[in-house]
Amino acid sequence: MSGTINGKRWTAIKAMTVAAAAAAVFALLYYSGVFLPGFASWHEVVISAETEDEPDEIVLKNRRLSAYKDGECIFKTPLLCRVQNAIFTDIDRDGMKELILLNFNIGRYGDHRPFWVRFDPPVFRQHIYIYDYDPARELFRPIWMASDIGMEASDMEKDIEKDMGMEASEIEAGKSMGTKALDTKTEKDMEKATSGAKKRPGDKQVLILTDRHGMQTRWMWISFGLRCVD
Ligand SMILES: [Ca+2]
Repeated sequence: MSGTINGKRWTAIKAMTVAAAAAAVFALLYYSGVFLPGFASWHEVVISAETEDEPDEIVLKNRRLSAYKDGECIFKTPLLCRVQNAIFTDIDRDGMKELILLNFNIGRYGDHRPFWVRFDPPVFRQHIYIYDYDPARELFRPIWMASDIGMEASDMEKDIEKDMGMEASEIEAGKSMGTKALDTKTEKDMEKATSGAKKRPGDKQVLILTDRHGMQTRWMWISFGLRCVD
């Protein structure tokens, strides 16, 4: 009898051990990105400085991005942030370039979860992150973190909007992307971006997002955030 009980207990322990090992292997594979969706395009990118006020190099390799200045790494994306593509361009038309990342990261909100959200499931979600670069301090500052981009994006690229035929105020009514989890732009920044859009209508950087079915939409920075313009 005693032997039977010990046998059942041993079998249960073995079953729990196998289940725990399987869960650990699954977690290891999941967080290494093995199960990220097949529609996602992955790029390796090297962006070299065009002026002294830019990082010497921005390198996207093996789904992780690093930026270098004077031989030192000044910025690196978090380990679990899997970056599909990176663009360094003046998306908000303030004269300085921003770093734009299409990526998968854990959770909708990361380190910037709103206080009313009690639980953010630790699963991969697709994001667009935008960072300002401060050349004096040689650091990147997050200015806009789309927590849910509202589509399954296979890729992004940049383009110039030659003739929109629309003023910023008209585009304001357009579709806004995602929930902004981090708002660090000041009112002055916002006024500058909006006035810049009106004064320089021919100089508009846009992002083209391609979804998993090949459909493309064009997104432009208006006031504060990306908005769909076509
Ligand atoms: Ca800018």
